[in-house]
Amino acid sequence: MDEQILKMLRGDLPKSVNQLLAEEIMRQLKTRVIGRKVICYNTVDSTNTVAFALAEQGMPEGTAVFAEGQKKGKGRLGRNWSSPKAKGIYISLILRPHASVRATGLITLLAAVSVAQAIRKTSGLNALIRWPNDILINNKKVCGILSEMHTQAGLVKFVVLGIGINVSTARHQLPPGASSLKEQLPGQRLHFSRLDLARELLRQLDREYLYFKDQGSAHVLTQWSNLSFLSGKRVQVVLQEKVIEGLAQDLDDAGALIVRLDNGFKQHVLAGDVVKVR
Ligand code: BT5
Repeated sequence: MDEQILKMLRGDLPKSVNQLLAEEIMRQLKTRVIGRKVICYNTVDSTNTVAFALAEQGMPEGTAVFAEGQKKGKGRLGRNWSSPKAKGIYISLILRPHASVRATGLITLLAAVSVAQAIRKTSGLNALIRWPNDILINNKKVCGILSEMHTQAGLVKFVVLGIGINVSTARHQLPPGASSLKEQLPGQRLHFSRLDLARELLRQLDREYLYFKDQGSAHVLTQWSNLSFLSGKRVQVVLQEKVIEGLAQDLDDAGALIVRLDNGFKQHVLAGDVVKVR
């Protein structure tokens, strides 16, 4: 019989050889809202889809849905998110922010700030935010964020905040321009576990979310400008109907990126893809 199976039958192997378990994530977590309830799945189509269904059934704010792998991980606008098993963190949070549709745009930004801080704290890597939803290290995308909301009669009923982080994902499992934390670490040595990173992420999200609920945009916008990959750089932004080019500046109160066009006009961009940075 296979040595690994024998060890498991004897109970020699810790039950979480490399698996995220709810009780380990929640132990002494000490967050107020985020991660009050944690559910860990093995493989799902998409944690966002699962969390959405749970939110519709009334699952409380702060519920965190993790999966080891995703078969149909979602990016924005119908794109896909490569989610190989046990290599990354794939999490979706249920939030009930009692905010306007406009204000909930800030949730993606507060998530980006939280991810960048959690990566910096656990790995020491220089994680930066490429507006609106990417985390880059040395110019490579290591994390993406997808928030989806459910509205009723113009009011936000809940938001599902999905975050995917490549922790030890291999090069061949990723598209061009992407990387993993492991690949970016000197000697490609991980000195922390997915569990450490997941717990730190929940703590940072809790902090930023509480600031957002208590004080609105001020805190997240300050944090964002300290971590921004774009500020002062020349960018091309693909909008739904056109492409604009100019100098990226700060964000406005709603989290829109202010781009100063060559004719001096300042355009506020609420949604788009940054394709070129110089
Ligand atoms: C995103 O979309 O970056 C949002 C990704 C959100 C993923 C999380 S995982 C947990 C939760 N459950 C889900 O189903 N989704 C969320 P976007 O900006 O549209 O970027 C998508 C593009 O990034 C793709 O078209 C690829 O080019 C690239 N990509 C795909 N997988 C990647 C990966 N693992 N790492 C880096 N880039 C990737």
